[in-house]
Amino acid sequence: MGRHKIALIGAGNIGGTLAHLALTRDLGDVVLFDVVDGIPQGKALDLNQCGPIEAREGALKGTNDYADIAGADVCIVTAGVARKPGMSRDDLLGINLKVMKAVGEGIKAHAPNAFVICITNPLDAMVWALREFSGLPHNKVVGMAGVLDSARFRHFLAEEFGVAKQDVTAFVLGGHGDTMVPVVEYSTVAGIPIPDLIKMGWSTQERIDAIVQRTRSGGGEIVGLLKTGSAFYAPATSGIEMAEAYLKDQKRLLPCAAYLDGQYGQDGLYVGVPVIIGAGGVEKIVEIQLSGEAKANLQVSVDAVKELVAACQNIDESL
Ligand code: TXD
Repeated sequence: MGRHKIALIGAGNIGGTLAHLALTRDLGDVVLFDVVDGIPQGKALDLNQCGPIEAREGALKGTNDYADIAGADVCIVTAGVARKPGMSRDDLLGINLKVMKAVGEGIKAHAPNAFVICITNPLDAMVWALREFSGLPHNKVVGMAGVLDSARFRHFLAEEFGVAKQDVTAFVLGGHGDTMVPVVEYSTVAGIPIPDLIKMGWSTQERIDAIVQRTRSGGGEIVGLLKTGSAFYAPATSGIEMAEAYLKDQKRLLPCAAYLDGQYGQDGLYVGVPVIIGAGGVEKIVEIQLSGEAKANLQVSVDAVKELVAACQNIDESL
């Protein structure tokens, strides 16, 4: 079998970081696409010059031509505009919907067999729109948010408990936004659920509540600090984890924005839920039992996603 091909649509902060990660992890050859002339070519030249030092062979090409993504196994989409301070994810809706149309049509024409990972915000609406515009099967189009949101939650919990980050597992469900649902009872340190750790005196309910809140506004905290854009290292690392799960048929169980047709009582919508990713794309949607509170919070989150999708449909009547 030949080398895999990974197409990165959008050569901004996340796109450039994705390219570097894909090459250092030797996932395959990479094509970096952007509408701005010079940016993908310049980043590709810079990153190719890491090659001799990093002793890796993967080829990287920067381009403004969709024809170059032909036959890609994976497309990771970060094209669009990122949040500036004071801007909500929803403000991005109109601008990025047009971008999804162009990208969806590009993928449909040149890489219809790819596994597509959407990262562009507002995530849950953009992944839905990208799927509509591309016409690809629902199990081959997925959104990245939960892996990042749960990594943020795990990072804060590991700091709180003073344990290794790899020993903390965490679940975050729902839309990628202020209504996301970090599920405390399914979050553990090496299998010990957080409510038990509170009983053991490792933390208090108040402190955990504050961590949940900080996780929910985790993106905004970074936007406020950077002032010129949004987070990109952890978002790129999260996207690569999903791409790797597909390319290596790892059957990873990851929280992703996936298309629901009946699961969790939802129909025709992309929402963050646990899924299994392997060579078949989204191979299974895992329906876990949620407590009354988590269920109610998930519904609030789902309603927010529904509103965004309806707004997309108003903007573009072809949807
Ligand atoms: O968890 C998550 N899903 C996210 C999402 C976490 C962090 C950031 N998230 C969103 O990702 C963010 O709100 C943005 O919508 C995307 C990309 O973030 P990034 O930080 O990479 O943004 P940049 O640096 O502005 O890069 C965007 C690039 C830029 O080079 C534009 O020229 C390009 O997208 N762009 C396009 N490329 C291809 N095709 C079209 N039409 C296009 N329009 C702009």
